[in-house]
Amino acid sequence: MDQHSAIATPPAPTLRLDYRPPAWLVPSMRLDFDLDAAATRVRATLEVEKNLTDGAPRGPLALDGAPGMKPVSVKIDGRLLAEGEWRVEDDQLVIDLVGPKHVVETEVVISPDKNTQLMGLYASGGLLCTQCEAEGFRRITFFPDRPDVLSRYTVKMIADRALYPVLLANGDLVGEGEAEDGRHWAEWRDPFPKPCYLFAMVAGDLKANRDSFTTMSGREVQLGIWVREADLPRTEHAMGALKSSMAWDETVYGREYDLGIFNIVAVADFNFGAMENKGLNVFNSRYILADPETATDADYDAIAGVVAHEYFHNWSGNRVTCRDWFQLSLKEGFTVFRDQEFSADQGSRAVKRIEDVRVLRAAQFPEDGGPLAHPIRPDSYLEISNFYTATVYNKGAEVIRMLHTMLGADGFRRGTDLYFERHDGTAATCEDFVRAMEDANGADLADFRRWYSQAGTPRVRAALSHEPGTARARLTLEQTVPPTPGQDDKQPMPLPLRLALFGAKSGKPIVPERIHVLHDASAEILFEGVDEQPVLSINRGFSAPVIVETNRSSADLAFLSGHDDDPFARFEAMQQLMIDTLVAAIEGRAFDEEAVIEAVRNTLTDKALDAAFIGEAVLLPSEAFLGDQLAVIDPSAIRKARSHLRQRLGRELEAEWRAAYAACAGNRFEYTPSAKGLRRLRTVALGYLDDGGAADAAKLALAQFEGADNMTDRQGALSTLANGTAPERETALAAFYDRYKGDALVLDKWFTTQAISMRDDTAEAVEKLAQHPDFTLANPNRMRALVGAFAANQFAFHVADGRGYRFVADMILKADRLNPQSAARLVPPLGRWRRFEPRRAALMKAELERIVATPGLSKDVFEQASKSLA
Ligand code: 0A1
Ligand code: ZN
Repeated sequence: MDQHSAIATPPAPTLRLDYRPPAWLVPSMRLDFDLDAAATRVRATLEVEKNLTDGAPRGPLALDGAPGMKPVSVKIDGRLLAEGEWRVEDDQLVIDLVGPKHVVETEVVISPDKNTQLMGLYASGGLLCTQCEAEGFRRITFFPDRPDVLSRYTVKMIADRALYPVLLANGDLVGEGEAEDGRHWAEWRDPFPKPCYLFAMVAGDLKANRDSFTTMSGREVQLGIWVREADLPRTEHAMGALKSSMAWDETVYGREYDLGIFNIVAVADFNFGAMENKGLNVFNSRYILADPETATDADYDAIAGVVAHEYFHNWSGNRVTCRDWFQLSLKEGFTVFRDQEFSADQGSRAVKRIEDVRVLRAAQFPEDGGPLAHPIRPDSYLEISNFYTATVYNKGAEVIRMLHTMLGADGFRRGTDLYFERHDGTAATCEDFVRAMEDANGADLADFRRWYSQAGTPRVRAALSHEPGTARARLTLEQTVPPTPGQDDKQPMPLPLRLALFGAKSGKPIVPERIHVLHDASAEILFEGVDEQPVLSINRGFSAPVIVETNRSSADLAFLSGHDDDPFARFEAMQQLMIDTLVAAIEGRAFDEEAVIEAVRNTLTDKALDAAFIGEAVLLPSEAFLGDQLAVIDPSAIRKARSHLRQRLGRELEAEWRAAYAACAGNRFEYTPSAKGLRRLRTVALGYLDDGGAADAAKLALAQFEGADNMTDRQGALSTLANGTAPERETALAAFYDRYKGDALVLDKWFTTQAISMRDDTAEAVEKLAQHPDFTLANPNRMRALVGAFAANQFAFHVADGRGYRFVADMILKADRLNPQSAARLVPPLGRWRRFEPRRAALMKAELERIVATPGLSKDVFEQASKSLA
């Protein structure tokens, strides 16, 4: 069968407004797998019935299949059909049925070991496993592959016992036994109706870390995290996160787990992070395996976040699923919001918010401002896999967060209770979610719905003026929503803005925090009793996902960076101060680095602040984020200005960095918020010492590298060395490779560290690394570790001669033959060509044109590349 579909004529888009209910339903089904890596036989027995609901079309039964897939046999109600009694049209098996209910049996043979796309049933290491979201189930068997067809599944697997001693599927194990020729079988039944994208099965030589959880109503759930035997010691952290997530969802949302078993399997080859299949989550192993020797604090945090995310989907995604894929943010935006809040409750809420906003700005703002911009509920797609985006996920989470902000925690909970009660067991829409929020609160969210339909990041201009004579302050707010592809004219969005005023002299709050929802294009707010010069703190906690421009001076920002009582706003003020300074420097205007240096010094030496916060607040905005502030991006000019300021900060605050470095050293590894904070600040301080030119920086880094009892310190030191030219660099890179070459997840770090290096020769180095025997495009983690990381390294990717663009385009074309989903994810960095200075823009565009002109391109890459040129 074809591994990917070629583009001869451009494919037709699927449109949101074309939704029609399914013609046929499948209330229950049975799957029989005769498993073999080269040839797996799949027999599917579907009980089908005509859908009698309003608007459902009448017509033959049409079951989706993969390109080139053909049934070995088709039976209706036990009768074998002759070849002419069924047909395959547009990759669908079409059968004319006469009655309202039938039993349809089909048999196909598929080849998991040839499945390089990692969609459907595929082989990973010695395992056989599945990935069905969004449209992978059709690669396993003929079926109505759409999320609004919910079925009860019974699944039987037969396989060689020696190769596949463990056989897992959704739901409960209902039987197992021996079969002939060293084979064995297991049968699983899932009592909850589910769409086929939530189907999963896994077969392999796996061992489980087993535990249990007693739910709020006193039921015991058996938990299992299944991995290769050697990885068992690395599953404790994920297990802890799973149990904490189960308890959190009971406390915060009143949601209890509903099956007797919850299993997680870790696999090495996986397109995304993880998958929420009912009762059988399948994970990319990077989001399960951790121990201090091999995983950084960021890895530990990500594991807890992803374990929680997939677990939370059991309610927000599985019990209530999506009617169609345009509603994807219904489950993803809500579930990201839920996992963000879970993580905030486990550690430092302020630092978590800073990290989440950083991700939004790095991944979603550029998307929203570029050729691939789309609303969180898109209107059309060529390939749905391209819409698992930062917009649907992360902006979607911000939209849910705004509802939480506007309705309050209790009102929001009333809304989610009503939503789960109304829609349990069904496939719902984003509209259903908003309506539940309205009905539970007596609220009118009419204009809020624009967040679902309009793309683009709103821009707010806020100007505060003070009239000392009348003790009044006047705040004017204006918003604009920029045009995006297909959406020229925008309506104002309702923006919940948390505001406060501080006295510039006294340092005291003079107007306590309030929420102002800006509904219109502009508004004016009057504050009375303001008898000293006020400073505006706005969009505190990043209450709305917007860009705010204010008339605040450097002095105002420096003041807020030291005095605001909202830690996020303090961080923001510092960032804005740094941005204003750097943008002025880049644009050749007058600038004042002293204010930044003083603000960093004050933060660094503020005894009331914790190390984790300091470690975030003293970092300059990334080169890419600085680029986003400019009308035309020149990566070289950005590098020059930013490096200059970093060097000065390093040099002039050398004593402070040394003190911070020493104060944070010498702790034994512990995964606690305070220990994490110390490690973070330690490596930040080391980086500044190095950039400041401290003569002993490389020696310090190598000592940290060699003496570390954890990966956070070791990788932190390695990254510092990798940015420079000291001889210690090669020593550390070689030692790291030798020590970890047998561990794929750690080897990924070795590739990434070099791909994100600040050195001038990174593009050449990355080209060489792509020739390294350990590099492969067949494993999505490895590909992302090198090529994905490189494309996010603004200076290196945009090296002036265009070799970075050529390299990434070559990788896209090569990867597309194996795995179109992963290949397509590398296109957006090239798609930003219009934002760059003309010479680079032309080189980027030429690479996109070369991609689009390549014969045999997948729909995935075609959509991203052609839209990027439009
Ligand atoms: N639903 C999963 C992630 C996921 C996304 C896309 C996929 O294929 C296109 C597969 C899985 C989650 O949100 O965790
Ligand atoms: Zn998800």
